[in-house]
Amino acid sequence: MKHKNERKALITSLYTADPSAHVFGGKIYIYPSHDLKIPVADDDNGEQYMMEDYHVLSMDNLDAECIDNGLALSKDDVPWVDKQMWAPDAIYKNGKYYLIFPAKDKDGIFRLGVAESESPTGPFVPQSNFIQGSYSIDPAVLVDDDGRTYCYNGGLWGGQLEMWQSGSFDRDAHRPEGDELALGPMFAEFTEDMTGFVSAPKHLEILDENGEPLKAKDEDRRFFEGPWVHKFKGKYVLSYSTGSTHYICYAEGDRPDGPFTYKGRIMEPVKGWTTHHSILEIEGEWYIFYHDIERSGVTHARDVKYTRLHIDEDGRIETIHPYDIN
Ligand code: FUB
Repeated sequence: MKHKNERKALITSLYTADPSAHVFGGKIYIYPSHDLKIPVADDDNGEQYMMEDYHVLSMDNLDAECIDNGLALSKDDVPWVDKQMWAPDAIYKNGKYYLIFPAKDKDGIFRLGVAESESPTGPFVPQSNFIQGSYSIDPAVLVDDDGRTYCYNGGLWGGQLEMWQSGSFDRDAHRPEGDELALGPMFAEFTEDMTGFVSAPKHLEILDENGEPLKAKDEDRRFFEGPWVHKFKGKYVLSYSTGSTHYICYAEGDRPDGPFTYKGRIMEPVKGWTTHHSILEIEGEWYIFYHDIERSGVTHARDVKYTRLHIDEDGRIETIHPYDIN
């Protein structure tokens, strides 16, 4: 059955992107970036993505109207943030809702911050500083079945992941290319109180069918940005954007920190340069939330959408062609 809202912009009163969708208390909540349609030319550094705050969207069910719950967190309320509040995620833990978000600090370095609220829609109160040891963008946070909480994050180019290869920040760092190994997303475990990481983040390995790590030249399969992890029949499924080739792909592992083995493509390119998603189960069916620029035609003015995901008994995910009539 097709839902009334499927493959349509969920809200048109604002531009939203990078949707991290969750079910909390039986309702659907979406934690997106709040895009601003400002006249800034596109560049590979992502200077056109000048977002300043977060709004939480919610829906009673997949056919219900999508509601904008207003301002949840502004950059002006976060002491360490200078600009560019990019793709966030949220979790429920310890009886609270936590918003985990990336932004550039006063030195122009992307860091991750945490803010908390009694309500899934905020307003969120930020911690006074960024998470020590965090860097790059696109946090996706998994609260595992045993309550341990893992952060997956990272993004190339404007997301600055390459700039940390030496262990400290180097704006001029060489980008892996050709037969050099591709950089995987970062992995770290949160402390129980969500104020820090248990140990320094490490890169996750994504292996090919022969058990070899993916190479930088393998742009159809290597990680670029937007990691997401969901569990399916006990396996950890890492999905992500390939950025420059605009696919959403997935890899599977037996442990939260990998290694992960590449399995296939979840989504063909959407309209726009970026593709960024989340995957979740709602009432026994699987869905992917994503964005595109069909409405605006502008790279940094995106709209959140969702569609059904078909996963077979063995966990194989059918590739979605986002503009085919479904
Ligand atoms: O929204 C800004 C950036 O664009 C995100 O952090 C990336 O994942 C891409 O969607």
